[in-house]
Amino acid sequence: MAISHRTTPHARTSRRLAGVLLAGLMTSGIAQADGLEATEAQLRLLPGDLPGAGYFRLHNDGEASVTLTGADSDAYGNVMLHQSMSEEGMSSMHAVSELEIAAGDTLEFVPKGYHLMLMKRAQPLAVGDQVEVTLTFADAPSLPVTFDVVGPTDL
Ligand SMILES: [Cu+2]
Repeated sequence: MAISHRTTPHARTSRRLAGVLLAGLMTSGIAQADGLEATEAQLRLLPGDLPGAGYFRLHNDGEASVTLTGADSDAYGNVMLHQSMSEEGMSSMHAVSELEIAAGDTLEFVPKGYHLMLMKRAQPLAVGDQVEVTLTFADAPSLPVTFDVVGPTDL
């Protein structure tokens, strides 16, 4: 079986490494754990000390419902679950303490709806950066999600 020496161990390692790097690129903005999958995670940066807004889709592919209870990030001192409302032309928002996602459902955090309100920014951020935000649940392990930082008009 001398022929099998055509593939050296070194070549095999390089190819595997390339595969890992490619997988890393392809899953940017996607986080998955225990049947929970977060996609399209974007953090809208506003000027100055205005709070940032986090948007994503969270799909529960598990067998049981899960309850989202909050989020935190090293990049911000305070992260809250918020819901925007529109009443008689006036828009406002309020904090939400928890959100249940039934098995098979997708919870959408989108402009004019639910959003993460990211306050007390702890470090400089620029459009194009990536920020890790960890979603916490009452009944499931925490889910770290990588958010792409976008500008105020990029959504
Ligand atoms: Cu808000």
